[in-house]
Amino acid sequence: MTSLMYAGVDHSQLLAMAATAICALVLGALVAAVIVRRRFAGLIRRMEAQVRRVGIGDYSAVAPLSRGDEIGRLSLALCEMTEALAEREQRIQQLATREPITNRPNRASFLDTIAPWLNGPRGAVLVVGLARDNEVTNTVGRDVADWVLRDVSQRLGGLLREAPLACLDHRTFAVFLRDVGELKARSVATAIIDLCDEPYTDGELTIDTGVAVGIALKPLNGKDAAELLHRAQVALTAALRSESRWAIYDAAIDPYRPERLSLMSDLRRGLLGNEFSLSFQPKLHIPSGVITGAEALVRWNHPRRGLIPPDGFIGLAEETGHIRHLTRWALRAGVAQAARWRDAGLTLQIAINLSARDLNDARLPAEVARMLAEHDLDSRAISLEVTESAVMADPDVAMAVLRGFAAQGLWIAVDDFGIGQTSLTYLRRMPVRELKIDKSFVQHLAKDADDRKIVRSVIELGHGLGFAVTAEGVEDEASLEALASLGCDYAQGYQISRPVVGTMMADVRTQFRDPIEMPSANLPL
Ligand code: G
Ligand code: G
Ligand code: MN
Repeated sequence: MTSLMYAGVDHSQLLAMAATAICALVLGALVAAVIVRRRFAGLIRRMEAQVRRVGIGDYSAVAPLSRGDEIGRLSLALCEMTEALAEREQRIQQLATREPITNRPNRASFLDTIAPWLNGPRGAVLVVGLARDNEVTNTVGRDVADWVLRDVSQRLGGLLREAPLACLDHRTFAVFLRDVGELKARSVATAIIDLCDEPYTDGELTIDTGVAVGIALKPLNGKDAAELLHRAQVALTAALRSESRWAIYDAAIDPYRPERLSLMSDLRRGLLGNEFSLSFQPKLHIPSGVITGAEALVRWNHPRRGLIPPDGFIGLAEETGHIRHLTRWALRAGVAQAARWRDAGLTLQIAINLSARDLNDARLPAEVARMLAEHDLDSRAISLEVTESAVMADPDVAMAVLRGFAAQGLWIAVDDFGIGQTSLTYLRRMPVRELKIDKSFVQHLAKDADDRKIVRSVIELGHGLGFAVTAEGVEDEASLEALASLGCDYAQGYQISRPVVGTMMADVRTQFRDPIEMPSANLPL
């Protein structure tokens, strides 16, 4: 066997030397490691603990190790990283719980805050919405709109003090009122509206900050925080459209209620069946004391829900467009009833309510003409009631349809007059024959001098324009007498009669003056 030789040392000797050298090295390293470990173990453990604390979200400040070596630099870097993480987490937290423009709590945070407070029996969520935000933003830009929002935020904060106040988005705030009922909630809502009526000013710039307030009450409108907030927002939509600029949640107009959809399909089915009927409220001609007409009021006897008042479905039918079917049904039923009365020898004018949507339905006048022809009925037997707001929604379109009706000789009355904003220019140009003074001015006529002044001026205005004037909501003898002395032409209300079924009209009529004595002057028929 040939041994490998190298510098006079044989193979096995070489191996032994190498092994010894390696052992010495390893031993040296171990000794060094032990020494290093002893020296640094404490420092490393300290930093390890710091890292673990950060891991569980504890960013409490730790002083870095004051050493000039790598360990010192590592410690400093670790402390800086902890600080940066703490800052970032705070920002994330802020973004997650605060609205960035106003720095108020946001929706999620508001819901968390008020949830425990809802254990009490009562409470109210108010949602405050800027009425003209889009207009402001488009005109003056986002920056100014943000200032307006902050300004409103500050005003609300000053008024509401300790009540939880949140900013839901760039135009909506929410506030929770603890242990309040409807009265208090309403008075806070009007205080908010008054407070925000003062415009925002900045140098030359003046911007209207007008707000509307939606209200949801516990327990009436909901139990938990999310439900109440949602319903207050639904109420805000109604408030933005209302004259008073506040509204309490009303299930009947909630577009997100699933029953609404089924109610509307029920409506179409119900119109085909026998679920709908008309009630007739007699209308008294004051000077002669004769019942000369009646207002048709729709009634819905729902097979499962029983009697649903018009307020429970008319608003909804208007929103969903189903009102067209209802109006056509009411017109057909009204015309048929007028024909039956005529056949029974009763001369009565039937008033039928139209809705805003009907006034842009260009086909309607021709359809009414067909209905009248079918029964060979004089067009003067039908009056159509339209509200001021329905006309003013789109006056030119409404005017065209109203002219279509008037061209056939139909009588047109402006309903609920006084609560809307009719432009007198339009009123004069419209083919109107009658104003019906809203019942809110009439109900307290006997006691309220201001109401008397309003009623007197409406009567003068109506007569000045050549219209007949009807007072609605006449509830007592004194009011009827007052109306007579003011020269009002017609009266309608519980004092004269509640709405009755069509077959009762002859009886109601004979309770008043004998129709034979009826003077023909001033009467529509
Ligand atoms: O009587 P009453 O509570 O029913 O009426 C409530 C409201 O419903 C009134 O403002 C009345 O104008 C409205 N209304 C009643 N019948 C009809 C109808 O056939 N069509 C429309 N559009 N409104 C109606
Ligand atoms: O809005 P419109 O005018 O169509 O409303 C008629 C409504 O007024 C119906 O709801 C009817 O029942 C109601 N009504 C009729 N007479 C009176 C009354 O004397 N007092 C009150 N408060 N309501 C009345
Ligand atoms: Mn009416």
